[in-house]
Amino acid sequence: MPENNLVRFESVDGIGVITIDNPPVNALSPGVPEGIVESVERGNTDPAIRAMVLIGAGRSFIAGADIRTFGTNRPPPVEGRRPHQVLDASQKPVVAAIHGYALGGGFELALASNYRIAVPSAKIGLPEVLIGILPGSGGTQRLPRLIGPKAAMDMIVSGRHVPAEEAHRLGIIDELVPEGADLREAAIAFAHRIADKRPVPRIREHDEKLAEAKTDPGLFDAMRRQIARRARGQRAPYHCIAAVEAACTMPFDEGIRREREMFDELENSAEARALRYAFFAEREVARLPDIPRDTPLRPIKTAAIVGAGTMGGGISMSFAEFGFPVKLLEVSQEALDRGLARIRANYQTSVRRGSLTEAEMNRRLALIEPVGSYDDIKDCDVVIEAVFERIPVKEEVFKKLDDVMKPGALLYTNTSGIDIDIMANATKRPQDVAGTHFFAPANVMKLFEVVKGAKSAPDTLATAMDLGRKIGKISAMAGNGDGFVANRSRTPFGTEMNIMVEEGALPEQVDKVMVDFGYPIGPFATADLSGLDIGYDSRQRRAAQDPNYRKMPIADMVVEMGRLGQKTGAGWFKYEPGDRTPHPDPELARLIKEKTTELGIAQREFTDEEILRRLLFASVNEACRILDEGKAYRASDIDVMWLNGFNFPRYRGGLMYWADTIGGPAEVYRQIAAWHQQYGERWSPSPFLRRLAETNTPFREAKPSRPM
Ligand code: 3H9
Repeated sequence: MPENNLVRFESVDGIGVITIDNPPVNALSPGVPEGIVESVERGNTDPAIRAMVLIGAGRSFIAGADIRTFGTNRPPPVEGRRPHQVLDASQKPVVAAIHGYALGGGFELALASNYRIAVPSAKIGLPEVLIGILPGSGGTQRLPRLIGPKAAMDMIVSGRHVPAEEAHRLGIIDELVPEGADLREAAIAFAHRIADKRPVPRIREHDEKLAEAKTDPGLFDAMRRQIARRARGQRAPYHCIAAVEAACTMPFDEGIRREREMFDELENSAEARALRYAFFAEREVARLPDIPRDTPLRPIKTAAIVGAGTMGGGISMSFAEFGFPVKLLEVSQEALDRGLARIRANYQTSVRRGSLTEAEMNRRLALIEPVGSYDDIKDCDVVIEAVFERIPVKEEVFKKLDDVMKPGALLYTNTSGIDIDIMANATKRPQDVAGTHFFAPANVMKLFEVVKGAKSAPDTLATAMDLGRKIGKISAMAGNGDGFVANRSRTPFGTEMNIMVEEGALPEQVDKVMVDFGYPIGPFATADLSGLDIGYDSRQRRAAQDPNYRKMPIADMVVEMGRLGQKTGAGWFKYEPGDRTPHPDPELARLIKEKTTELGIAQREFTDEEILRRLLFASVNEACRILDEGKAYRASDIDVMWLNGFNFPRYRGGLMYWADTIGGPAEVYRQIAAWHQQYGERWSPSPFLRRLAETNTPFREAKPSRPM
């Protein structure tokens, strides 16, 4: 008889099998915890039951608490009746049988069970920190008792998913069940084996592993220091450490209370709300309003990249990382050799740093096959063009692809700004052409901007979105047009940072403001890292095409002095040989002053707040134009792009979400309208922004003015 429709209890030959059935990922939505509690109690009162199995139906064990209920007026849990407490009190042993994911509250239930078995493909973890909270169902108290505080902190503070085999080595999983075997049957057999074993093992009763904190009491502060850089501005990672520390200093039940207090403190923090928003925005971005969900995808088994430059190499590495064989095409042997040498050097750096094993490097290198002629790639299912960003070069490549590629092959371009239709129209099959824009470094950055050409077929686009996901990226759709969505919305930020330096701000001041805001590095240091010559070239090109183009005299001066960024030891900052740390350069400050005096540009002081707003509001205004033109489906897609393409601090939700938190469209419009008066046309407020301000519509609820 089912306990409710989300949790079933079945008696199988003396074993009570408790099955959670809450698709798609068995989150602990209302009804599930209650069902588990009733089932465990039923197993305990039924004399025919000797042991129990806790298992998930469908594709997963339990992916955790239902995040949608966070921040709502949930009834508080009844102390003593929470599932992990009822499991603790169970007189009969419970075996958690894990496949798919056991995350957050799901993994905490497995920890409160007496035994854990799993298939090797299962993943376990406590990812709460990634949504701004901490494990709140005993995870911070039980895990350190099972594997020691150090290993527990590593998992809890990173939130990483641990593969079952590693979890087995760590002592979290008692037994691995061969992949493909029937997990339910294996769990029932396991339960029979341990049914009469007494005492029933309970993690809460074991303190031995906590001794590590006595011999090394500095380990918590060491962890705090270790995360200081990346956890800047956030509370959850520190609460995670404090909770593990509590596990080592307080009796179990007191530790549980402390954990709960900290959980309650964080659930509605600004950081947790922003991170939850980012979590759902990254799922929403996959929904394409104009392409049916069940559009059949074109099969992709073989892929080719044209162009072994920095981007082409990085794209190949992205494919290889996820086990896809890829052909890398360069017609010049020398360029091909150079490209491969760069890939190898990148991998070797990772091996030296310890983030990649030698064996994994070799596995990936073996997947990248260098080829020298278009004929070698003609049978590939997909080709991504990543050649030089010049229109005639791109047209030439697409003509060749059109000649050689098999019918139905997908022809994607990694252009970062050239009109997709130019490439599409160079072929007789524009329906097969779309943009797939990677962000540098292509093997690291997660954003995969899919660009819709005028004639791109729905399955060309849907397959591109899926391909991005398969190579570990976050795919986001953009309309065609200058700079598409991500770069276009970022361009005004780049303009303002240069203009502020002309007006008296120094690169180090601008960078400090943005680092304090949460960026891992400031925008000028980022520009130094990428190389300043790229921006210089594109400014010269634009100036040649557009007589009204606003020149950047200081940025140009820096490049013309031969300061191209890190690679020349100086750019906006100075660099010591072999060191990537940017050092402010008083000499550059003097030269900037000289130049601005010569140009007669009035100098003034900037507040940090003004710098932040100038950079971000300029981009919000452009994002509004993008939405007005229907080039993006939703404001949250732009947020996803900023988070994954430009390292916008995740705990601030994204560009548009952040703008909502500091006063929303009304405040942004007020400020932009004032700057319009002060600085002229480039600050002309988008009519879309004005409408949002007038109708009091938050950015995150804004609907584009027309379909994409
Ligand atoms: C927690 O447990 C707190 C406890 O310590 C204490 C409590 C007191 N809730 O990602 P996908 C939805 S905090 C609600 O596309 P995948 C998701 O929105 C929680 N919904 O699949 C999507 O819906 P839709 C700790 C959830 O295979 C659908 O499921 N746990 C939840 O690429 C499919 O998801 C986590 O933080 C949830 N917990 O990845 C895990 N999880 O179809 C969060 C998923 O309408 N989840 N959904 O767009 C994940 O990391 C991934 O979803 C997972 C699957 C890896 C599980």
